[in-house]
Amino acid sequence: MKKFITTLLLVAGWAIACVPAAARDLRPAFLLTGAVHRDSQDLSGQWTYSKDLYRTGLTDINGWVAKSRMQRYRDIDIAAEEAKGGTGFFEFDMDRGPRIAVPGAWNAAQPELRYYDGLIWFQRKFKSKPLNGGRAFLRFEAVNYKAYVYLNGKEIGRHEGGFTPFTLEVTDALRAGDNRLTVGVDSTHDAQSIPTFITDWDLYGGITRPVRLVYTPATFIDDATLNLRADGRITGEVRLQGPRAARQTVTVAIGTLATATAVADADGRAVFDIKAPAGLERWSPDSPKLYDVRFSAASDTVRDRMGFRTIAVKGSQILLNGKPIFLRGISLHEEEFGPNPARNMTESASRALLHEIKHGLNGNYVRLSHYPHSEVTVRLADEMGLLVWSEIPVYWTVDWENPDVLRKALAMQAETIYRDRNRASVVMWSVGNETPVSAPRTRFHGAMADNVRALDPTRLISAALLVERRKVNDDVDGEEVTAIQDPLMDKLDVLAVNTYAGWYGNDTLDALPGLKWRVPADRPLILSEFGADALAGYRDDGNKKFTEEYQAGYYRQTLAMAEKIPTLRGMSPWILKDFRSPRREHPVIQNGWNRKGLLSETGVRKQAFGVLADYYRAKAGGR
Ligand code: GCB
Repeated sequence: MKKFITTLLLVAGWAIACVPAAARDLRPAFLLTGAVHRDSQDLSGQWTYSKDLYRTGLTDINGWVAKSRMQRYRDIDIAAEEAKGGTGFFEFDMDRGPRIAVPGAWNAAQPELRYYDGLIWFQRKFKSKPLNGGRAFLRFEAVNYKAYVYLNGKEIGRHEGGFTPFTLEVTDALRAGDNRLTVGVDSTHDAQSIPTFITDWDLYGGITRPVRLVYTPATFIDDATLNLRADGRITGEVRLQGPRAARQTVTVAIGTLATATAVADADGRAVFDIKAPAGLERWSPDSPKLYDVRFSAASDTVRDRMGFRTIAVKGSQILLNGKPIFLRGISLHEEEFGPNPARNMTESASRALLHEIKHGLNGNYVRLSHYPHSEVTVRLADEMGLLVWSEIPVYWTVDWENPDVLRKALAMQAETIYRDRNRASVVMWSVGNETPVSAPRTRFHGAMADNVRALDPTRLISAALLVERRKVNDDVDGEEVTAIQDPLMDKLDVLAVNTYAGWYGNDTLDALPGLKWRVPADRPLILSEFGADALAGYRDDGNKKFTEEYQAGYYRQTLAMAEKIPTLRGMSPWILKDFRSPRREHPVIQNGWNRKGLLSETGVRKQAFGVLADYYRAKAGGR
């Protein structure tokens, strides 16, 4: 495994620990931090599409370049060409194709696409204003899973990874006036994708998050970040790009509390290290104070809404702003309420989910599983006051010994961290979920943990680990204990485990409070998952699985078990809402839905919702 080299650089008298070389290589060419607040054109709306199950628009039968009559990305008016007659013909016409709403997963859009897994071409036309010496970028918030992007017939870039943004410069390809944007979206997953094709959720395909055409000046602020450190200083940096990036004076203003200036180096990088202003209110779930932060250079200004807080671990405690905190959470998939979700996280869709966590369950924390959720959700968590666990889908199976797969994982992590590092709500980066222990797997996760540490030393690292039930020698009565046997623990700040005793396996609910846990005494532990299925409305007094009573009983008993773990510092039971999963095909109970939600897919509360809400109310001190 390549060792990261950390260098210490002195700029203008400040010691700055630099991002190690390998991690630095993962920085995307353009970030456009704060793009949502920039001069831009939202390209959401009706696009046309063309299915391409055999990938004829990418390659011909021999694997060579596609036949021109198949190339969906051509900048051509096919009806006009056909009107001319002649020997040529076409086997597509994007202009006259069926329509589909972007953003959104195609699976929910049309019955014919419900189980479509492959390549689909999307197209829309739009008008651009003249750039007048400025620049333009297309920023995709997420395309699931691979994207091939063409503007006016010219390929402008590709991207792999279904949940992270990517930005492509189109200054030269863009026309003032009419433009034709075509995106090939390939939803297929394989043994080398992240995740692989084996998951417990609907993989969905499509342009699932907004696409924006962003206008910038020739020299612009590509990235700007600030962070409150444990020693009470606020550090950060601004990155300028463009012909006049070098040695610009950059100013940062935190609300009306403070301003500071710094001068960019020859590469357009300016660093800040200032004392936190007196009167700076710390962000917390109880008081999610956000400031308008403004970064300005001669030619450009970028603004953001940011909170300032510290997060740390001390012994077995998790400290938020220096004070111990218990994480009253729940896990969440990115799926809106309703019978036919399209993974379209509008602000109101996301707010409805987070509202149930914050005000229904009395929560202060959400595990955004199992991949980076939309920026809308993370920004709302900032605004509403919910701490966030963020993860990338290194889940169950991964081709652990393949360096290309590791590279993909590291790049995905980097894209997530660069996107969200200004969000006060995000306190934990997870490097994996339930991956079976082996030496190659632990090396892979170890490299991920090192990468996270290098890119963002200010947040905590965790992973959802598996637990083992085993007999221990010193246990006289030969009783079993629940333990974590995983060398990855050494790389983590917070231990986290998924435990399903009482659902999977043969334990009865009565046995749960008596289960013995053997976990390190000096490390914080959270239960990253526990849960049981119940079909909303399926009631029975007995002890039948899938009933609301069983699920509620399971929660009562699991919480009683949890109370006996002295180092327990939080939990995110599985899961807020029933979610689509093709693994779950019981025709009466499941019908393609994982039923471990405390809410049905349409938002009906099951009995267990009240059990957890009461527990969290008591934990929060009765508030
Ligand atoms: C797990 C997985 C989660 C599944 C859940 C289940 O451990 O992390 O993705 O959906 O169990 O329902 O079995």
